[in-house]
Amino acid sequence: VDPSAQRPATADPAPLAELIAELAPQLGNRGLLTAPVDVEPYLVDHRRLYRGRTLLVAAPATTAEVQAVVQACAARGIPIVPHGGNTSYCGGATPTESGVEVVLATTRLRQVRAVDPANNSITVEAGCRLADVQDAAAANGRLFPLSLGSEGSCTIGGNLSTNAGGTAVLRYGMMRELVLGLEVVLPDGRVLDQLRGLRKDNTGYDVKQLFIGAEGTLGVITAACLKLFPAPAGHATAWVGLASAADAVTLLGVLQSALGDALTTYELVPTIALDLVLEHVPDTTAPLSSNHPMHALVEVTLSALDSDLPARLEQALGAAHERGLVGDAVVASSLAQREALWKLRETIPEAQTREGASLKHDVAVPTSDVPAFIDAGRAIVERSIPGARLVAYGHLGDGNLHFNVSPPKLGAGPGNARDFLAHGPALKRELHDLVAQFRGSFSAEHGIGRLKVGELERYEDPVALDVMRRIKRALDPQGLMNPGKVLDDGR
Ligand code: 2HG
Ligand code: ZN
Repeated sequence: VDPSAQRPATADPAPLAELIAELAPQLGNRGLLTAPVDVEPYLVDHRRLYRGRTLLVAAPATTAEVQAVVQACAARGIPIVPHGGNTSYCGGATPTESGVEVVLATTRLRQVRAVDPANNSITVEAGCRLADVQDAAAANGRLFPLSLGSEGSCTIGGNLSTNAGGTAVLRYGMMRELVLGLEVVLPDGRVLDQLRGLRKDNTGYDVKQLFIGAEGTLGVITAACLKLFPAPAGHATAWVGLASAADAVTLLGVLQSALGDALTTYELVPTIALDLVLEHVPDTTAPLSSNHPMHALVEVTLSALDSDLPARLEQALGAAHERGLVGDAVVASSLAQREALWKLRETIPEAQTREGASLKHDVAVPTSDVPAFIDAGRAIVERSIPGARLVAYGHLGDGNLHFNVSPPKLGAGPGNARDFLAHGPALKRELHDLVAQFRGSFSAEHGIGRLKVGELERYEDPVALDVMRRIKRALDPQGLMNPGKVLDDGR
């Protein structure tokens, strides 16, 4: 936990009472939460890395109400922490311990404002859950393709603010690529209205892009117009047993040649991750009858015209098997089997949590470098924490690995969780230095939040950091938007 955030509370009740009195007529009781039981869920992050404090949780129900909150806070110099589904891995939506911040919850910004199937677009408010947007698209015969493990609770505002990734990036891109328009309340309370559904618009700087991935440090995203795609005619899903990560990369190229951009998902699952799932997650069974060091979950999305794609996937896997690239493979023959294969991938984080504490690293390198990175990273892990187990899995199609480390098996190394976690900072330094050698990213899809502020300072190009600080100062001169997140603001 960042020690600089341990400053004493300077919360002064007088401005708070004034703030509440000013906002009460517009937001009402439902929009202003102060009772400890109502506030509690906003104080602790998903991974329980941080416990903050807050003056007040404001839950505006409209953009005008967000404006009112931002203006009232700006007038009093009160900082704001935007908060969506509370699924951040980096503490991005949790207030600091200072107790001087207002949490701005998007829970009541839940409207699907418009669906335009002919324009392939949907306009939704920031507090809509990702799953609700997927459902609204499906109800209109369309697909909203962003897909991640937390889709039942994460919100669109959080997805935008962290530029979320997930398991369909290979085909559809990250959140940034799925945005046509944005509505943002700026730190001074003005509304930036770029909520348009245009695919072509070369009119000056693309201002809306600034707010995507900014983690609420430049303003509060209130609504977005998002891209939709034709509803898929179906999926072909395979689980593939392989000898190595290098073979997995080779097979990725083979499948891309055979299947084109219909290839939507290509996830790497090492045996240790599969074993943890089979051990800890109920109702899971081994997908193949033979054992393999490495596995890939492969999915192809079918459009109405490609009824031959499942056969082409099977043929490509069969040919790869014949030439020794693939050890074994199964193609799901029912929806239930498809879901069972997905469960083996989606429950890896849960299985790893059940195994004990874990040291997480969310890294990206060029896909071609993934095998060399795994080898070099494994050597670091084994040298740093004797007996520790590397569980490196994830979005191989995007070159993004969750380079997570589980504690040694009982009796095989640093026994208790505290001893194990004490190795975290030194291990992180070595692994992130390795990432830098590969010109990779130390935060591929989980953002910076509070957890990785120091990493950004250390590894980001100084010119890029300077540009970020200038943008921050230009838009938020008082430093009131999500202070202490993304950029080190000297607190
Ligand atoms: C995933 O891909 C998520 O499953 C979580 O990004 C990764 O728990 C993790 O480290
Ligand atoms: Zn992931």
